Amino acid sequence: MIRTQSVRFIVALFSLLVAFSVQAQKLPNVMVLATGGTIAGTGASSTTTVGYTAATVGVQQLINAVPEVAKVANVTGEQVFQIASESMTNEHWLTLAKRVNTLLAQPNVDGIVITHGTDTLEETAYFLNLVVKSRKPVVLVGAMRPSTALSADGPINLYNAVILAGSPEAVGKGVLVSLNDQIQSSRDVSKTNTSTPDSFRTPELGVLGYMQGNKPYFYRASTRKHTVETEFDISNIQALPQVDIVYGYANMNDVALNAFIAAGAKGIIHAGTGDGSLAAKVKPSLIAARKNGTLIVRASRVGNGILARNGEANDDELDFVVSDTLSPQKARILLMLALTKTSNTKEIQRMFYMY
Ligand code: DAS
Repeated sequence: MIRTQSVRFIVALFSLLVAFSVQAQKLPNVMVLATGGTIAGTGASSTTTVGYTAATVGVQQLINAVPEVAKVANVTGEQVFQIASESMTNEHWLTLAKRVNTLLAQPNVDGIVITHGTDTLEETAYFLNLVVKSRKPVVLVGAMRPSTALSADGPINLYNAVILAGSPEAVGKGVLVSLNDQIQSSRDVSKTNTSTPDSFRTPELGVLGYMQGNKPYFYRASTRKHTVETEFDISNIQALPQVDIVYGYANMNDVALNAFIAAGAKGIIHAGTGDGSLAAKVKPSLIAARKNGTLIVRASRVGNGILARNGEANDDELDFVVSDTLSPQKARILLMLALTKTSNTKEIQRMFYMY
């Protein structure tokens, strides 16, 4: 009698293990690479939503706080670094991008989620959009409230990001950003509010889709080249060229511009007023910088619209580049990568119309 019961128990246990293994094999393998930020932040109390400490909670604790992810993917966590993202550097980007490319080359990795601070999330996402060499999904996710807050948005954002990174629908869409139940393009999204959960928006070009009921719903895709379609390869790059941004405003002067040039900037993004207008006090220094070999890109501080070539300045004559619809902070990223390939302004202008 006992022998029969033991056999039945072993058979039941074996069947359970097989069922679990089959279920696990059906789920996508998603890596969560943690970098810090508010999503990993902690506050003094549950009502602390500003004035908290970012980048304090480790990746495994983030994953453990959302046990539901185990039902939608086989999740493995890795702490790449732990910083508040306002302190992100080019070196962090190169480390992260190389790690992403190494992992995505592995057949047992189906997608990657990167948890990240929101301050520079849009920049890291766009950098990766240009240098990741895989069609597999890469999804950047953050939170506007720390993990300890009432109605923290991190857990649901992480849950949705894991689903998205493991979904066939996200394959080949470029690097994505997902917070607040939305799916955004890394090229066009920006942080638009200092503190509210709906901060990440793409005001005029729009979201790519939504996360709803444990599923992604796509309604459009970016028309610009990304990931495997780009000409940028950072596998053998140890440092990126220095590119800085000068901000346009009434009564602007050329002190900041000249300081950047003196410090060795290889490129300058001029975040001008309006359609990239050049103040009379600054234009001569920009022209001189160009003549001395510094690449100049005319961008705009306004946030939306096309920066028209030969509109507010004769770019053909001045040998300047225009940023198309890229924000100044994203134009900086594309110019850095462009300068790893060429200093020819016609070639660089082609890249700004392609990526
Ligand atoms: N300091 C901000 C950052 O790390 C916190 C956040 O994630 O919003 O980007």
